Amino acid sequence: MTRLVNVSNRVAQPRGDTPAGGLAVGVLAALREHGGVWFGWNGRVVSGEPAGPKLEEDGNVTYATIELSERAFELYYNGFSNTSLWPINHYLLGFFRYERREFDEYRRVNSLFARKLIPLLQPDDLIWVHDYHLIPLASELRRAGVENPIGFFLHTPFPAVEALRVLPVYEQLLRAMGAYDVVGFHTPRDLRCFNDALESIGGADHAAVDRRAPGKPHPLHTDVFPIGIDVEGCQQLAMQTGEQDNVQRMVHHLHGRQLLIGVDRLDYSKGLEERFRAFSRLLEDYPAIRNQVSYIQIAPTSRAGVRAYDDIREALERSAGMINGRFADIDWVPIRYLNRGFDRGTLMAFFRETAVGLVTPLRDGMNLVAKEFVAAQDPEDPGMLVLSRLAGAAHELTDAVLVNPYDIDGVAEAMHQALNMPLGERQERHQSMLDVLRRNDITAWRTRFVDALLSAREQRKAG
Ligand code: ADQ
Repeated sequence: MTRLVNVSNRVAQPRGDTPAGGLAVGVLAALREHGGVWFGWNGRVVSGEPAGPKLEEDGNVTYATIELSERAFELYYNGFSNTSLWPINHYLLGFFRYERREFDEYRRVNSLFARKLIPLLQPDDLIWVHDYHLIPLASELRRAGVENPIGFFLHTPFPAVEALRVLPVYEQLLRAMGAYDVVGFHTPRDLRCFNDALESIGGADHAAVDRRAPGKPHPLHTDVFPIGIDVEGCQQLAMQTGEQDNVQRMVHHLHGRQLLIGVDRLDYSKGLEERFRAFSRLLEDYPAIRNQVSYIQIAPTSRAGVRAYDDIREALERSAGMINGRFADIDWVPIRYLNRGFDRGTLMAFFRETAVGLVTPLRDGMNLVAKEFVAAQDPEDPGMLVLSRLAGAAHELTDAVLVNPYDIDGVAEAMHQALNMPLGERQERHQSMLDVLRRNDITAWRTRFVDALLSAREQRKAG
């Protein structure tokens, strides 16, 4: 029987806290449909020798989780993954830092993942590795003799080669990607950047990537697999949870005002400071709108302990305080900034009550919130999405109000346009975006990637 073995840095365990994050949401939805194994870190950091894998069954999914040492957490996770690769992939080079010992630990942790995964593997397994934390995993597995088809999907953007070249070890990482059979990206632009990067190291035909791994040389299949969502699931959740107490309280406190909402992990790539400034500009430039709108920003902390993430939290608290101090009235608070998570049902119900969804990252691989927002709307009276052109989702959701997130005046105008959009136009735009979401949902994403792995297996067998 063919099993799907998903590997990602972090695993959302059945009875643990599901981390707010697109990768966890996407992988879990895909795995529940297909069944299989999910291998990765359980979120625990230990001072001694890390334990695992610990196996836990839940329905058709087996969770296999390991711990990380303090050193790995600091150097591999906070360090190379999130302070070198994450900023480069998002073109935010001001946040970039490189330390050789962090890269060394990154390689060590990849080799640890390989060692702990190998005893769980069966000959017919398809292995699907997720995201930038685990780029060298396939080369580690190949080195140990694993010949199963292995795919890699990058959830972030793949940067242009001139940004990538900032990383001293970029060639090494590119070559390591050659150990995969399938490499997938969210958008054609990411794929083009990847091909350019390969060309820059002398291998436009992928010949430059590492083929010296054990087993027969194999072709590297690269493609675009834009992640989708469970459209009906989001719609149903939005309708079912509408009567819930916290949703009703939120609606009551609007007192009939139009709601703008933003839901993001607290991350500097999400453009939150710029979004707050744009909201302030909206209130400044369109005084008639004051006291007629409320903006709720939901942003749970992520990657606490990384300096840039602590800084942004403080900056946003300051900024929300200043905007409220400047514009609030005795019966009106313009921004409510909630530094916490909500369950998915509540989020979907909030979306359905919203006039304008704000998704304005400075750069984003895809952005699932944009898609969930559209799916959760009432087709009879849909809210409108203001979406950054620099999010992968803008490639598909071309009927959103598209903005450049750095253009504060432009975003304020877009908010105003979306708040005042006539019903007919909102319905038309919403219908066309919903059609796009249905054509490429989470099932399509998973099926296409698994099919690519199955073809790779046939090719391997054919020699
Ligand atoms: P993220 O950067 O985490 O994902 P995103 O795609 O928007 O960004 O996914 C966030 C997910 O977490 C959504 O499903 C959302 O509903 C949920 N979420 C966000 N805030 C939440 C909160 N406060 N409470 C509960 N849930 C919350 C990465 C990439 C993206 C890419 C995804 C999937 O950075 O570009 O779209 O992976 O590939």
